[in-house]
Amino acid sequence: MAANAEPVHRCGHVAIVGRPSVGKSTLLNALVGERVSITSRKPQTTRHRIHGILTEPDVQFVFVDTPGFQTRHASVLNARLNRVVREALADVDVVIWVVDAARVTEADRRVLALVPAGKTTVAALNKVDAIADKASLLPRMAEVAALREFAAIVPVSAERGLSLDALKGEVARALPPGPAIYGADDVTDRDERFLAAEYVREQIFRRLGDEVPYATTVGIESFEHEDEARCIHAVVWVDKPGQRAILLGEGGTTMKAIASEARKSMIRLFGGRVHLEVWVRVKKGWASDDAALARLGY
Ligand SMILES: Nc1nc2c(ncn2[C@@H]2O[C@H](COP(=O)(O)OP(=O)(O)OP(=O)(O)O)[C@@H](O)[C@H]2O)c(=O)[nH]1
Ligand SMILES: [Mg+2]
Repeated sequence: MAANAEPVHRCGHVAIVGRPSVGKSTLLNALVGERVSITSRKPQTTRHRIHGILTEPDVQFVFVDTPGFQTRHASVLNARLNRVVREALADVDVVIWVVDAARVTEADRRVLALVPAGKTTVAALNKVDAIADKASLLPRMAEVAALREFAAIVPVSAERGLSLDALKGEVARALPPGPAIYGADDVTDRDERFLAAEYVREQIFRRLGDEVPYATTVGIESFEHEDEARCIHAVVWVDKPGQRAILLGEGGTTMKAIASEARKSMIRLFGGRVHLEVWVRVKKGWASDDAALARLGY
């Protein structure tokens, strides 16, 4: 190449896959630099395919967050979540397979087995900040290397932002030449309506016990945008009246806290003022009802 040749511009889709709770969405947000995908300690927080976009001078990364692939609980919803993962894998240029740096499990290997042969794959060993004995990383990397031919194996911390440049560099090298797909300022393909519903769901996942989040989904009834102000009415759908009572909390305090935190996330990403109202409604069996799922965007 001549010394003064223009660098090649690269652009492509990068699926982030892994079993539930390994930190896929935290990693997507850290790479993009904005909270476009919701996160929580509970497995199966992510239910949709979400693009997170990062534009640098010579490369545009379109990261594709996916639900944690899982094999338990055979509801219609779970079957759809797994389909989202399979479809994402077929359509991308590069795959980031995320595992917890502390251990590689059977569930991790099953996700890896879904990645089509010949697809460029980078292994991200996440949560290295939580590993006291850093010497244990070497045998872990060797264990991973034996599973498949990886373009690279990179220990990272999505939460602390450790080694993300190294990870990006490995991915960028494998992206095809091509012009940007999204605008330079875009951070996601999802609209504000979708993000608003997700921020409400995030607070439900973060605040409530093991049952209610999984019996819950969130829809937006109306979203009005005038000047710098947004007026948003969200509805939380639950399966049973008892779950409604838990969501509201005594004197409505739980729901107030959920709405207040969700509103802060909206203001951070949207800017301007946000007026948010959240109602709770009961719809029995929504997670196994095809028509209801379609209406809710699954
Ligand atoms: N210590 C540590 N925790 C992390 C790191 N990355 C993510 N986590 C935590 O791991 C938990 C799960 O993170 P998520 O990003 O929601 O995981 P996910 O893989 O998207 O999960 P699903 O969408 O449910 O499949 C959260 O409590 C995160 O804060 C990390 O680098 N270090
Ligand atoms: Mg997620």
